[in-house]
This record gives sequence, C-alpha cells and structure tokens, in this order.
Amino acid sequence: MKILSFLTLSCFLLFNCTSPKKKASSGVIEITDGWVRPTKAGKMSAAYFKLKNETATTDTLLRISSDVTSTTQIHESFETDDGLMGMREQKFVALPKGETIAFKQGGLHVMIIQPDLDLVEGDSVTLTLQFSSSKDLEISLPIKASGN
Ligand SMILES: [Cu+2]
Repeated sequence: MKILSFLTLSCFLLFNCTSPKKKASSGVIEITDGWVRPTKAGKMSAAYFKLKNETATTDTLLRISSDVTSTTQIHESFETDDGLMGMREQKFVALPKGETIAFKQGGLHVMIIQPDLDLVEGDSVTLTLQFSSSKDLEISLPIKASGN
C-alpha cells in the first residue's frame, strides 16, 4: 500500500499525471411528449409530459413553476372506493435512475391554477422544473386539445 502510494505520488510529481478520471455523468433528465390543456384565464389547466431520468442517480422533482401563473402544483389523480375521481397534491416526485415517470391524464399532472391569460391552442407555456440534484430545466410545452 505504501509502495503504491509512493508510486502514485512520484507519478504525480514527476509527470503530473492524474488518476483515471471518473467518467463525468453526461446523463440528463429528458422531457418528452409534453402538452398543456387549453383553458380560459382564471380557470384551471394541466400540463402532461414524460420525465426520463438518464442521470446516474435517483433524483427528485421538487417544484414546478410557470410563466402563465404564480400557482402551479404537482397533483396525482386517484379514484375513490365510490368510483369518484379526486386529486391530491404531491410535495415531490421521486425519479429513480433510468426510469421514466409519466405525467398523464388520470395520473400525475401539473395543475396550472388560474392562469393570468387564456391558454389558447397553438400557443405555448413555459415550465421550470426544479430537482434535488439536477439543474433546473426550462421547457416550453404546446397548448393543444389532446396529447395525441
Ligand atoms: Cu390536479
């Protein structure tokens, strides 16, 4: 062990060589298939997309903000025992590495609450996603009547 340390140190001193670098994580969190439902100013809309965590670690989606309202929430739809649909706010969403989390109708979605302006088909909405590890992601999603 001492010899190895000595050799490493010598190597560094003599040749300024470095130990093999850990491959920098080039993975990113990728967003695809995004869209936002049209609505009138002051009403409600929702944003849907797929989030793929291609980084080397599990990350967490902490917060989403938007350029069309000061109030966005991460919601999850659920069905009650009576067959009624409800929504509950999610404080965060875990993004296991290598996995894709779908925000979709009837499931996770971004609630866009009381937008300042009409959300008109053909326009777009900017969302900023904040994660616990990855850098903020800013995305522009088209406003359209359905995800198809
Ligand atoms: Cu909702």
